[in-house]
Amino acid sequence: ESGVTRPKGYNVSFHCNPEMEKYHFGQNHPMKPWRLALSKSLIYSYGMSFAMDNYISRTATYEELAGFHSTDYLDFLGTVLPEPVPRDLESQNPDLKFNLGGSDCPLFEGLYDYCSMSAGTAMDAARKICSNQSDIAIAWGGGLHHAKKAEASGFCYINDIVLAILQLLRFYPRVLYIDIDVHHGDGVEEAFFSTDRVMTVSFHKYDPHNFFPGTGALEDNGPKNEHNPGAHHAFNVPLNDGITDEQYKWLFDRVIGDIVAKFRPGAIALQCGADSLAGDRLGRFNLQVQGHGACVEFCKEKNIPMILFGGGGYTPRNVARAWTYETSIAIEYNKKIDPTLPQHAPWRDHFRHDTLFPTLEQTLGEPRQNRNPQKRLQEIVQHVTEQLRFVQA
Ligand code: ZLV
Ligand code: CA
Ligand code: ZN
Repeated sequence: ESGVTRPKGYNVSFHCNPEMEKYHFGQNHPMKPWRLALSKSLIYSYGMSFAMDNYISRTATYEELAGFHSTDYLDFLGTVLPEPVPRDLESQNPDLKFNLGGSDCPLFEGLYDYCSMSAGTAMDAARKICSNQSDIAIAWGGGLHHAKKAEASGFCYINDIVLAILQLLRFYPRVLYIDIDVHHGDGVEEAFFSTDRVMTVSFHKYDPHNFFPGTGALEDNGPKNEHNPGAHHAFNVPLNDGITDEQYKWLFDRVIGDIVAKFRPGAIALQCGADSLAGDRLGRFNLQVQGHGACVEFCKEKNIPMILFGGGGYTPRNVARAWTYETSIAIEYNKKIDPTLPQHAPWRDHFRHDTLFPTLEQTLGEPRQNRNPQKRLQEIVQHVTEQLRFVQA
């Protein structure tokens, strides 16, 4: 017996496809699907499966993927063979077809299946929300926010989030998308640029020339042409290196609090990319597991049906910690969770420290310098407040 019980009057579903964990992007690629296995193993070691409905998700069909993606792109994705492009040739060949086969979005064995699994997981989660069978549906295998209609980008080939939101829109008049991955959620933002039924909010590291994808300035709020109902419905929170839990929470609660109050979404899609954690191989922030999780907690307290997606996260032991803690928040077990990792957890040695909440010193040695003056954060909140005036109540 685990001692983990179901939250009263609240249903959480957990959607995964164990096949996904087996794919490889290649030798030095930072995206490691086995982090999903590590996360799930820690979640199950805590006994949390007893408090959720656990599903092995289906793979998405071609027709489902075509709900967002162009058939040209899907046909190509379904037929390309993994032919490694030598690094020195890549720079001479800037027009890769659909941006496939470069070093960010390599072609690998089973790529199409991997994509349809990630999309299937997200769409299953969305269906559970639409049928009212879940209050929170968890899809750590989804969250691939950079993929475009006919283009792969930034380790993302199929935009499972867009597909899930399209599903939510069949049942809910308004959906709020929130993205706490350290990168800008450009693919999701762009997909819903021309509708006022989806509001997108991304928090990210912003440095146009030095940090991927380079978009997401504070002032970029969607195309402002006269007849675009989606104008003003994209929010961006550009940040600098080293932001702390306290600052992030201060910002998140204000920005999301005001947006939820004005927009009154029927459902929330929250992308929980774990590369915003301190010590991430690609990220630059000083967030701890608690601060990352506080975003999930804040959203949960709004009592609005919600999907939790994964996303980035390139230091697998910290990804597993964050998504485990966030699963515990969903099932209301976070106040009772033992901060010491379970004795019997497989892979226990992977975690280096036997706590769910390592200190900044434990994760980093030396914390990154914080380049986010409070004055700038106040400007951001000010801008959000002003932009919300354009949004119909
Ligand atoms: O976490 O990449 O900087 C969601 C997500 O948001 C670039 N890509 C692009 C622009 C020019 N290139 C450089 C090509 C890099 C090729 C391989 C790496 C290999 C080893 C270590 C790091 C990287 C890398 N790539 C770091 N940052 C990039 C970004 C893409 C980031 C995608 C984030 C995805 C899942
Ligand atoms: Ca983001
Ligand atoms: Zn990312």
